[in-house]
Amino acid sequence: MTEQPKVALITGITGQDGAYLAEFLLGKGYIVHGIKRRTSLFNTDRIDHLYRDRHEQGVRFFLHHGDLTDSSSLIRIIQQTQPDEVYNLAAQSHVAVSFEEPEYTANSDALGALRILEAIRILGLEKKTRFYQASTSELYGLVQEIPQKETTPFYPRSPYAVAKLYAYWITVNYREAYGIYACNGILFNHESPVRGETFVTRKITRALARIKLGLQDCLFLGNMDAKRDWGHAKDYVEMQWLMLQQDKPEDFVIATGVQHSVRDFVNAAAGELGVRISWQGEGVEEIGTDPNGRVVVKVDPRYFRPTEVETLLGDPSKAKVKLGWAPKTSFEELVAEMVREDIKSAERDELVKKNGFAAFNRFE
Ligand code: NDP
Ligand code: GDR
Repeated sequence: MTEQPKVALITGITGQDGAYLAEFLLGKGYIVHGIKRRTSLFNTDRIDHLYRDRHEQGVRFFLHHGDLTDSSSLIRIIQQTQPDEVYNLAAQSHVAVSFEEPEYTANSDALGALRILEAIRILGLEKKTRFYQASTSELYGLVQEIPQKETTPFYPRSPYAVAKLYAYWITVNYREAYGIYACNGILFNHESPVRGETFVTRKITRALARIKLGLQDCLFLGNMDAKRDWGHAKDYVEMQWLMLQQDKPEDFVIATGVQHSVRDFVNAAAGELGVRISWQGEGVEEIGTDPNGRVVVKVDPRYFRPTEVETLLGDPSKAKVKLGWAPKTSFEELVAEMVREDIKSAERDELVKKNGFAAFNRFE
């Protein structure tokens, strides 16, 4: 008898991690269902290469309209798809935006996790469906210990992190109360060429590529001293899957164990483009100039956050020992890949401009 393929349901499939995870699971032979939001413009750029017409033979990738703020859609989709594994990756995931939309962030990021867990329970799938919650190093916020590990106390510093704290604990609670196989992956920052353009790494690689090609004059940033433990999203989604393949559910920190500042990231990305940046001034006065003396980086206090997370550094020892996992991509390789891809897209915009069409001018 041939074995039935496993069925996975991914929320946030149109996001960075959703796209990498879907590709990874399809590669493992899974049937993959994804939940996407209705939007007025297409929002499937990151997964279009995986999509095939439903009428073709052997299609294993399906999209459903739904929303983490809408229990009815979640219950319907989980009932229809009967997943073996649910990966809850959907979230209003921008920390700065969470200060502007705190209630929505709580609704989607905190209650969204609860709605999925309740759907699993209401539908009687506690023994069948395994649940992964996308928890975050932002939980550590005002850091109590360096490096941070699974036992480090939490101190969230944004509406986003507070919402994710609820999601973390409701996942633990449903595991203990109802015996659901539910895990938190406490993931430190992870990036890629398809990282959202308003997160600092992608903002930097995209802007420096555009400055190099004369499509933009200057890159405006906030806190240059913030330090993060940056890994590659492709490496991290493998861990999300591995966590659901163990005998018993547990929570894991996923990180590289190496830390860099925002300024280090700018220097590394500029280095990839063959440009050395000289820094002058401090705080809001800080500027970065290129070898021609042109100001290419400036601090704009608009990007400061009401409460900042200054330093994050993860200790992934537990994942290494219990899951045999180690990140494959170094910081330098990550930066190089992101710069390479952003140069390609800047070249496309340059071509558009040269042919008399308006090039995209989207910054944040
Ligand atoms: P993205 O912002 O790239 O993707 C978020 C996804 O969630 C998108 O598909 C988005 O849809 C979807 N989404 C947002 N709100 C809703 C909603 N109300 N209902 C349904 N879907 C919604 O995030 P990442 O891929 O980078 O991160 C994945 C998860 O991991 C997130 O939960 C994030 O908070 C968490 N995380 C991320 C880390 C990182 O460094 N990347 C580190 C630690 C945790 P749309 O495309 O329509 O906007
Ligand atoms: P973060 O990522 O807040 O860590 O959350 P982000 O890239 O937004 O910020 C990292 C650090 O850089 C500083 N910074 C700036 N950030 C942005 N976005 N734009 C700027 O111009 C800028 N200048 C300096 C920030 O202040 C911060 O200190 C990400 C998200 O993916 C979350 O969903 C996830 O949970 C965490 O990583 C782990």
